Parts: sequence; structure tokens; C-alpha cells
Amino acid sequence: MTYDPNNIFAKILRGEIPCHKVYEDADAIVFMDVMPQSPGHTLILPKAASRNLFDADPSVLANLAPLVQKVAVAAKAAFNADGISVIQYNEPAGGQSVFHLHYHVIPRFEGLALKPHSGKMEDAAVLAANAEKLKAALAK
Ligand code: DGP
Repeated sequence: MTYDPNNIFAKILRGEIPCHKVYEDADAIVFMDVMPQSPGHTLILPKAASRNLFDADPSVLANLAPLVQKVAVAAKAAFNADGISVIQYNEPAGGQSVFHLHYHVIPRFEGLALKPHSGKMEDAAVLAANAEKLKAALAK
């Protein structure tokens, strides 16, 4: 399988469609998942093009890992979470639906089940407020 430069996350990376951005640097972008499985569900993408783990450059994965940790720590604080699930899907059989490598950082709360993956769209105002909360926690 090859990388499709017109996948929705590639369009977000090029600024062609909007997102609720939390963080961006030369190598990565962090934004809110529009179909959150729990409040504060966030996505972390390397800018380098790859479909998923199978075709990713190991150095890209290595560079991204500290950011995944930073976002997980900040999200736990920002959303008062009891825990965090970090999830990464590969190919349709592995649950992937958007084919640009990304990690899900999902705040978890005792007794609260996750909503379905790629389920209902969240209100833009909720996503904007959550992006601001996470930005503030990352800045600390
Ligand atoms: P997956 O490829 O299975 O890891 O899931 C893709 C995730 O991306 C899923 O949780 C829903 C979310 N998503 C799909 N389209 C968009 C979009 O246009 N913007 C944002 N922010 N998230 C999206």
C-alpha cells in the first residue's frame, strides 16, 4: 500500500482544511480528534509522510515518542483523567481509517467506557475549549 497525499490528515497538515490545533513544530502536529472517544481525545501526527507503522522511518518514530509522552502527561492534567490510553491503528484490518501515521491520546475516567472509534462528531465549541485546556497544560 502506498501513501495517498490526499488523505484528510495530509490536507490538515497542508492547512487545506481546519483543525482544533494544540501544538505544532517542525516535525509534528497535535490536534483534537473530531470524533472523540472520551473528552480530550487528541491526535499526534509526525509531518513526515507514512501510512502507518509499517512504512514509517524509525527515526520519525523515535523523535515523536517524547511528544506522545508530553501530550499524555498534559492531557491527564488538563482533563483530570484517571488514566490515558495511547492507541495507534495500522491498516483497515487493524482499525485504521485515516492513512497518515498518528497516535491517539485518549483520557480515561474510572467507570467511563470509551465511545465508539470514529463515531459521532463533537461540537466545535467543545473541541475548541478542550484544545485550549490542553494548550495551557502543555505550556506548564
Ligand atoms: P484511525 O485512522 O482509525 O486511527 O482514526 C482516525 C481518527 O481521526 C478517528 O478517531 C476520527 C478522526 N478523524 C477523522 N476525520 C477527521 C478530521 O477531519 N479531523 C479530525 N480532527 N479528526 C478526524
